[in-house]
Amino acid sequence: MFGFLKAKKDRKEKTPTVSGQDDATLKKDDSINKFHDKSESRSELKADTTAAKGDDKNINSALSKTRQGFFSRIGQVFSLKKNLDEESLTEMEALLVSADVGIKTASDLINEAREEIKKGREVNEEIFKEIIKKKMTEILSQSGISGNSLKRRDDGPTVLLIVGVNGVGKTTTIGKLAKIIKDDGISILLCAADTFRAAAVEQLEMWGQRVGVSVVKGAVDAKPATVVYDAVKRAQESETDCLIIDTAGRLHNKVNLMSELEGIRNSIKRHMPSAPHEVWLVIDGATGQNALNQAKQFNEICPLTGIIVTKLDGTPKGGIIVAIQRELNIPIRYVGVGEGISDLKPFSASEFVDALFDEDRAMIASDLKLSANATIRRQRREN
Ligand SMILES: Nc1nc2c(ncn2[C@@H]2O[C@H](COP(=O)(O)OP(=O)(O)OP(=O)(O)O)[C@@H](O)[C@H]2O)c(=O)[nH]1
Ligand SMILES: [Mg+2]
Repeated sequence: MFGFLKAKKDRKEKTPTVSGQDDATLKKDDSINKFHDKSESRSELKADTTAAKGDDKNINSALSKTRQGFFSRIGQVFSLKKNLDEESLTEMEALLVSADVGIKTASDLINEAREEIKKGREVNEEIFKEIIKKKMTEILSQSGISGNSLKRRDDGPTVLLIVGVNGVGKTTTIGKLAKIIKDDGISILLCAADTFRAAAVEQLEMWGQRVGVSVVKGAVDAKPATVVYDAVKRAQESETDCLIIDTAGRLHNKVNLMSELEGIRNSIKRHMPSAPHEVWLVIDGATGQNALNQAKQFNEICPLTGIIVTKLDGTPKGGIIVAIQRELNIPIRYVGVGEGISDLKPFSASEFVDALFDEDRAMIASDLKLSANATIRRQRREN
């Protein structure tokens, strides 16, 4: 992982680090999450239930709701008819739309099955799943970039700008990402360019302490562009391999957001004309189709080179990943599967699709949730 930066692995890390906390301590440290909300009472409530949660999550467990929401229902449609026909194809299409894969993607997927039927093939459950899996994997692999295949820089640090609307998980993701990168032996510096509220800076600083990496921050009321300028300078001077910049998400007004991001980009370029090398958008998987609009808007403001989808755990809308890839062709780099420090996983198309169709888990869900509607409909047909 991050082999692109490993040439510098042996270099002594020059940025000061904050250490002394092992992972066991970190898991118990919930206080970071209180910085997300301005409301103290809300944040204290959140603090009880956050970062300490299990570190053993993976994409498979994170997708359980999506799997139950749609994919286990495939079996119910086939419980009425052994092979697909035009009527059940329409039903499947509606199910796909309900899993948030998007209307265009749903119709693409269904058309694949329709073509097979036109060729005279009988499309039973097994064949249908194979068709959908193959097509989905194709869509999810279309960018040709998987996981974290960043380009190595010879002219200084790899500068990674993290953008996204309020509350999607930017700062948390940066903390988790910093741990992955640091664990790979790559020197890293964080930059708190969300100067919109003081707590945002503190939140990033706490992540810096947890992971043991330095955070560049500005004076009170410093402009993000100024903080970023200092951070790039420091990353260059200290020969740090990778600089990750946290930005504000609360600027809902598109004009403000655009001018802030432009200011940040210009500021980075003054030091390093080739940077930022990566601009990754963080989106909350639970927001469904709205996430697609966010991706489109941000992509207009500053061309995105990657997307991180957070909060896949606990949402039935995991299909949004397919919609984003199909409509924007921006590679999904990582997925967030929980609030813990290890709950960020490199995205893999095949792993994602396999997890969606995990037979064993889907069967359990299907057995448990055997829809009363499907049973009633079957009885009606029989009568
Ligand atoms: N369940 C779950 N929660 C997550 C995930 N990623 C982030 N969160 C939670 O989402 C909340 C918001 O996270 P932040 O990192 O503060 O979000 P942000 O985008 O930086 O927010 P702003 O700075 O206000 O724009 C926190 O409570 C996080 O713990 C994830 O993958 N799964
Ligand atoms: Mg933040």
